[in-house]
Amino acid sequence: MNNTLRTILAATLLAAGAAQAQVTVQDAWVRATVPQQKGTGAFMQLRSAKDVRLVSASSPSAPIVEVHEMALQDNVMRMRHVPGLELPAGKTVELKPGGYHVMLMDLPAQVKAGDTVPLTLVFEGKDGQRESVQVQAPVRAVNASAAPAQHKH
Ligand SMILES: [Cu+2]
Repeated sequence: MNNTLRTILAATLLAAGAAQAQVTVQDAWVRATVPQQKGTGAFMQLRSAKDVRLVSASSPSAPIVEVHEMALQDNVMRMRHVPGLELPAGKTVELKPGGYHVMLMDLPAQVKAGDTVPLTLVFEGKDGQRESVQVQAPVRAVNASAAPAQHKH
């Protein structure tokens, strides 16, 4: 990750105003799509000072955004929507291809390398307090053969 991006992310977190921000986001990126592809994943590393859960996400780039888990089921890699992703205090949780990801669905347009996808992540603490974190995720082209199995939504 380059330092410029790190700075942008830090600035974005500050801009979100959360002086009490508990969650940091690093190395966020979105996988580029091919024409007609309707869904793609956003990946990143999340770390929280307190126990929180990632409960929802949204983006102006996609009407439907869900937190997904990819796992082997009956010898087939499948996605499923998870209601929340636990972030234990002080532990880095990685969203990566083949595992957890933020799924952008019903994309109205192709997502191209070099674009930036804004994401809003909502975290909920044990006390029910919610915190939103804004992320500007750069789009990266990734060899399609390395892509996870087709989504079955
Ligand atoms: Cu998915």
